[in-house]
Amino acid sequence: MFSAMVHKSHHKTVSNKFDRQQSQDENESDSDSDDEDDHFSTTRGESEFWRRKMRTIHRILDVNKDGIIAFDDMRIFAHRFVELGHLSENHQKEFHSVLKTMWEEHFGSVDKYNLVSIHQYLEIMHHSLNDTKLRKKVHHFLPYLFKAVDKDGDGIISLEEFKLFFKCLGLSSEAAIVSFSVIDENTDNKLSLREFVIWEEIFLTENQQLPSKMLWGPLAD
Ligand SMILES: [Ca+2]
Ligand SMILES: [Ca+2]
Repeated sequence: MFSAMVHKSHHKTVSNKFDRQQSQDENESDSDSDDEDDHFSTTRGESEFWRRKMRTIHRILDVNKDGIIAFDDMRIFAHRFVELGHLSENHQKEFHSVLKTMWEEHFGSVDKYNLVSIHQYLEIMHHSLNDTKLRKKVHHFLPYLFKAVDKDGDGIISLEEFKLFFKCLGLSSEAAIVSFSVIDENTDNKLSLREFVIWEEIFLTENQQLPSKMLWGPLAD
């Protein structure tokens, strides 16, 4: 499946748990079997489950809650993470540049008149999901979120740090506890960077069993 391609470098070290999830995913989806080309037999992003995930992300990225994502929302969003003070200057620069590139590639120009409604967001993300190149980039900003909330810099997200992450998303500590307990399947109270980045699944998969669906809090209707 696609995640396997993106994470080739990691692939030797991914947990058995993830391998198991992958094989489940492959069994459930015949469109995920081809790694190196874009000749999918089916269109991705057709399920109501996937649309709910995208509505959930739109709701979070719409920081000022006016129903529309503007690049300003992205700036405020990024600022919340930067403000925590755990990103190096270089990582801050990269983070801003990755968000700007993502915006330009998916939504167009960075100006205040470029507004993305939920309807447009669904259309654009559907297009990106079915475009091999764009699909690879849609989640590039996730590692920066991880680094920003990893307060003690140990490469692991504890429950306390995960609460910080949810706070930056505009979600409650209670919601963080619920999501953390779902995502931390082996209940060791830790999430590794690898586990965190694998949550690009939220953009990519239509498998409802994967805990990644909890990354952005409760799913929107
Ligand atoms: Ca907004
Ligand atoms: Ca940590």
